[in-house]
Amino acid sequence: MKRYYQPEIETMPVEQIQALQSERLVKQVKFVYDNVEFYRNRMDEAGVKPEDIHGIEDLHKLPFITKDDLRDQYPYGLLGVPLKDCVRIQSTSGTTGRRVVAFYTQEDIDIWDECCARAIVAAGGTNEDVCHVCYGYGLFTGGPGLNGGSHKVGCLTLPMSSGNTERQLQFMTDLGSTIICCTPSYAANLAEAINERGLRDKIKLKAGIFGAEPWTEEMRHNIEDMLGIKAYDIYGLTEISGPGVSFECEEQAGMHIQEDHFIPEIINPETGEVLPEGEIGELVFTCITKKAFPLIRYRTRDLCYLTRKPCSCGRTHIRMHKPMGRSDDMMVIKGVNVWPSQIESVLLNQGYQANYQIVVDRIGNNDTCEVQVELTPEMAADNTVSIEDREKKVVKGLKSMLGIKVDVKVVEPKSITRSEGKAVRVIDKRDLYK
Ligand code: DLL
Repeated sequence: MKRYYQPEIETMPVEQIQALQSERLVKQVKFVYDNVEFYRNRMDEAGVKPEDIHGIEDLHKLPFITKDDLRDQYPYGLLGVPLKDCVRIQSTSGTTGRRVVAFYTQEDIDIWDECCARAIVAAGGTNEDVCHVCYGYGLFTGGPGLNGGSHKVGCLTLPMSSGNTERQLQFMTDLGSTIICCTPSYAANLAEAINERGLRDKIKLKAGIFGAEPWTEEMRHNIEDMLGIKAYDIYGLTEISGPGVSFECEEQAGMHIQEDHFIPEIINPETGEVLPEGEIGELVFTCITKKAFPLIRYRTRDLCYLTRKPCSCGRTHIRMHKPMGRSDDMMVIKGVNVWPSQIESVLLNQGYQANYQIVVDRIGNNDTCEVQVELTPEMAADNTVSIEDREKKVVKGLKSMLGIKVDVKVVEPKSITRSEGKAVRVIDKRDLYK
């Protein structure tokens, strides 16, 4: 049985989707030019007028926008509508500098919910299901996005949020959760807890919708075996809306991008040149229906490739391979986006020099992160502060910067290996982009 939430859109012939994209793009470019000074200036600088954009074939004429632009325009510079027409914000993790605050009109939320509903239906969801959402709720988009999608499908929605494993298991067994939505690493944790407690026969899960961080095929098979479910990947980013920008169907062979709302491109991250289908490069999105926070040619920094090969699920929307790396140095640790520069700024603020190393690993299903930093010679000569106190202070500073607890080891001056070329700041032993 084929499963779609909006069959007429999800299986629309490719030429028709492209015609729809062209029509929407032309309108959207005029909309941002007329309503957002930032876009007007950028397009004027690039010598492009809305009249030059006749369809998707002209997309390449428009300038890119980056996370730095979002930072410069924080908080209201990219608003496409008056603030009074916005009903919600969501935000990425990370404090100073790196935080993105995205705005939504009610219509933007409805579209986002529909995107998540398509993902839930593709994973087998119907109004008979109990959908257990244990992505974080609040500013993070995971909980609110899947929650909205689950309502649209008519599932009984359990807004669990993350953490408190005992409570998760209790609701799961008492209320018979059939679909679970969370990060793959939390899913693996729950699977372990379920098996340890001998609860496998008491759970009714059939599918999981897992994303927000990179995960491997091995991890998918592990979770599927441990829980006896089918595990579906889901991708998205706060800037573009949240989860549901793309999602896997029953074929589990790449994620269908919701092409009626987002136009994807793959570019060479060095030159910005648009690459042909099948080549690996940086994923760029243009939102063609969003009003409050309309992003045009936004560089995600995620590396992957696209394919138009027909999919036997019947969906015609283009597929992206799961992210295969990043064109910047962002890491996702414990589900939170972390940049080495954030860690460096805490260290420098506390008087350390830039002699540090970040070691990331996964023990069992849990990410670990240890920041090793050298004492300066002055600190080493100062006996009034203990190493333990120094470490505690850095742990606290990092917790407040990143929102997660990382381990800190303060080491002797000159004990971290110096590199002869670029400094090797990060050692990520998880090897998630396989
Ligand atoms: O992670 C939104 C989301 C929530 C997606 C729930 C899926 C499920 P951000 O916090 O803004 O938004 O982080 C976005 O996370 O650019 C990728 O680098 C990474 N990411 C998201 N989904 C996947 C995935 C949410 N399925 C950043 N596989 C993105 C690999 C992913 N990486």
